[in-house]
Amino acid sequence: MKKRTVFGALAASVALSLTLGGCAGGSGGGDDAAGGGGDSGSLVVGFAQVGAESGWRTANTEDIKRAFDEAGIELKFSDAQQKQENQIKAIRSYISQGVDVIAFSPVVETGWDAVLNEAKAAGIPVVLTDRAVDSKDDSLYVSFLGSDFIKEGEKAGQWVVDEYKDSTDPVNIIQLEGTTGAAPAIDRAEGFADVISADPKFEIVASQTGDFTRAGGKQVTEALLKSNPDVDLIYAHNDDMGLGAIEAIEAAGLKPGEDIKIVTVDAVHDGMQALADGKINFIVECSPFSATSWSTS
Ligand code: GYE
Repeated sequence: MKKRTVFGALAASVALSLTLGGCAGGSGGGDDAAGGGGDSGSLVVGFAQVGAESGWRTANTEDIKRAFDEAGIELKFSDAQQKQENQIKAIRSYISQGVDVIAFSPVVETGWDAVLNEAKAAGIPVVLTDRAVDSKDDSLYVSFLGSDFIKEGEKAGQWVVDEYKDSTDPVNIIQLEGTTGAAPAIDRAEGFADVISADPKFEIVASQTGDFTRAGGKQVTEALLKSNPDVDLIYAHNDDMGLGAIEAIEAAGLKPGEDIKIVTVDAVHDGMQALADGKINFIVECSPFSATSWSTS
């Protein structure tokens, strides 16, 4: 049995998009796809990635490249360095190069209608991966492959509720948010808040973005620990920010996982190591190979 990743699924979705979009392009597999899509007879996909902000993203990028390589589909890849304007530029460039399919993982949820309308007008199907867009017009993309971030936030919240079920003392929580406006930041905050709001002893005493990076998590935690010395728990929207928080907690002479508990999302290698070391208390898994299905092929 072989694990089929989201990008194995993406390769399949790309084939489907071609049918739906009625685009030109062959069945792929050629080494001759040097230029734009369509004319060369092999399939060309432009992928606009968010950036390289986290261990999750690095694993995700490697998986995308491997899946397209294995499928024999030419991949044009760009890294937007977490900036929406860079992603929009990359998408516009894929449109002018005439790729067969555009795939992207939107850095934030809103503000995509104009560029997606341009892709639609050019007859290029768009596949969303990992993160969704917030648009009223669902004709702007053909499919979305990604995780349920609200559920992830709920799972994190449920662990917190269970962990403190025998205590009536107040529980002061610092939240390290992902990129402002990004689907996983919005949804992970929402799911978590929904679950912990059932008991007023839980209070989010401070909540700030660390932009899904280790440096961001460290910096924000350093500052917030000064203004909130009696914090009990940190909920970080990803492992990397949690790992940054560990550094800040240790620098303050405290023990992460004991003096201050840490809950994160992702379960990348370094996060799992910190969990094994007792510095992170709980991780909600969000696989970079998620939307995973199993097949025998
Ligand atoms: O959790 C985080 C990354 O969009 C699910 O983005 C992804 C998130 C992931 O930077 O580590």
